[in-house]
Amino acid sequence: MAPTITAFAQSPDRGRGLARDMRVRWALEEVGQGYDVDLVSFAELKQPDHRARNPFGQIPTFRDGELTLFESGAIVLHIAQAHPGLLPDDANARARAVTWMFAALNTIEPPIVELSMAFLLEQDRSWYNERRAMLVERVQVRLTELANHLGDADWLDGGFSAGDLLMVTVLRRLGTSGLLEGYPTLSAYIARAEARPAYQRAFGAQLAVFNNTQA
Ligand code: GTB
Repeated sequence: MAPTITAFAQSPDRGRGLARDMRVRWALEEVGQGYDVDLVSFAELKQPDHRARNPFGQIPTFRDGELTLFESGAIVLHIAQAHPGLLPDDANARARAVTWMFAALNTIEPPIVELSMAFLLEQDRSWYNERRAMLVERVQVRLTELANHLGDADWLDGGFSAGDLLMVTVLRRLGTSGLLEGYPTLSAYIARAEARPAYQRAFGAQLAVFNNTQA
């Protein structure tokens, strides 16, 4: 049986592929593993059935036989370890690719999420502009460092890996902020990843969920 993942029945990103099921879909597509999707409402997320899969009441989750996982990074790591294609065979290169997975989620994603949460929740506060400037600067520091590391390479460390997959999903969240415009290296990196057939299939699948809600 194919694994089953959970995703929003009605994603607030309106089909832009920004929710974290996108990285799991993409990883499954990269390794050629088919999957089923269980679409859940916001109310269902907080019900005991779903909390048994994810104690924090969130998507995505992953179920394969006896194994149930939550946390998108852990799910992508599991997929990458279970199938060839997302982690190099060489032990040191593999450790470096895993390091990039952690860098995406622990170093790059937090300031980006903080910036987008401030935009969503704090725009009406008197101190918003001052706070936004501070958050933007924190994001820019990381983007500069990342762009310097990438240089003119295609991927973060040798061939495309689960590290790139997570990094690109994290950077995409900056889409409408305008911040990526100052980083042509990173924009090209994202475009390169988005051109991958596996990305296209994953994006199309989550977009179809949104389109079905509009029909
Ligand atoms: N650390 C967890 C992981 O990586 O799996 C975080 C999971 C998470 O944040 N899940 C979110 C969720 O279930 C969806 S992805 N939220 C519902 C809740 O907490 O009640 C975050 C997300 C949501 C929406 C957008 N968007 O609209 O652009 C982008 C990202």
